[in-house]
Amino acid sequence: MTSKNPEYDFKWCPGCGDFGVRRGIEGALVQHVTENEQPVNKTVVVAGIGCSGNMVHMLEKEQPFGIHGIHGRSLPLAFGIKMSNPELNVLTVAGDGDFLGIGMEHIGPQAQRNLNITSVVMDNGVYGLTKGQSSPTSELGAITTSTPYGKIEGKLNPLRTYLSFGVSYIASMMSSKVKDLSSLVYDAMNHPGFAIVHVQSPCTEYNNTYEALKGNPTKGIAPLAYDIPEGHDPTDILAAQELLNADGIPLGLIYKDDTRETFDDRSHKTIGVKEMKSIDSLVNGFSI
Ligand SMILES: Cc1ncc(C[n+]2csc(CCOP(=O)(O)OP(=O)(O)O)c2C)c(N)n1
Ligand code: SF4
Ligand SMILES: [Mg+2]
Repeated sequence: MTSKNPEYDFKWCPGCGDFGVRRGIEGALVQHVTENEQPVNKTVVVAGIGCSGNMVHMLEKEQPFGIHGIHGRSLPLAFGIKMSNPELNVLTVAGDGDFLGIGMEHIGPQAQRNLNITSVVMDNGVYGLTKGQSSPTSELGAITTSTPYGKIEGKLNPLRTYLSFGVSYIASMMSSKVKDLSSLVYDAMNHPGFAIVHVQSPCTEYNNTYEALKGNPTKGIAPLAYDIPEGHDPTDILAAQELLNADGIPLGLIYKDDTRETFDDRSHKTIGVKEMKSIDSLVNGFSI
């Protein structure tokens, strides 16, 4: 995809949080093109499957390349793309079901590799595209199409999960805060290593969490989401842990370690230094 396909007719529902995420990503891409002097076709957007994955078809403005792959496999695809051409700016876009359910086992390996890519996760606490089944981030007890008597599993905390996996850049934002989201996605794209921007992106159709996230004083509902205090040091892992152990959903940059080598750098050093083995000897190494 380098041009928008006018025949693609997918539509998000009115009020869907993914509209805000789209604007955030578009802003970050425009900034990336102008400030990094890198043409937009040096960016590849790899999408999961879900309402969120349709992001790759919905972007306005100048088009990056895009691939709408298979459910839960945005990270392996991004890994292949980045390794075949490390010059590319690779961005994945996926939902909570795609990234944290079926795709969960791919987060740890990319964190260990510190692959130099950015992942934007649109968390609506539900499988939106397939009509409202529970996801890892649905609340305990949630009544959904797949949990008619209430969800029995507890709710996953994605931010704590990323930190314990060793992801080197972790940010959290809300879809309605487009400017903040845009600057975090831009910052994440410039981060040397695996960066995740986790976005609360409510599903107005199956799990409308706007009120819970923002609060409603007239109904006595306190907001779940809050801005990270200015004094927070994102390079301090203990401070990040403390932030994530507290109640609520912190918004902003939680953790950042830009001192670690990336997989791309390490692999190219290896290729440059070690004597390469023949394909035959590599294949024979597997035979019994
Ligand atoms: C291998 C596989 N299993 C299941 C599905 C069906 N499926 C499509 S999207 C989806 C879940 C989408 O949820 P999420 O990733 O949270 O995206 P959202 O629609 O909420 O943005 C499922 C289970 C599929 N397409 N492929
Ligand atoms: S079903 Fe939910 S996630 Fe999907 S487009 Fe509609 S509001 Fe958005
Ligand atoms: Mg979802």
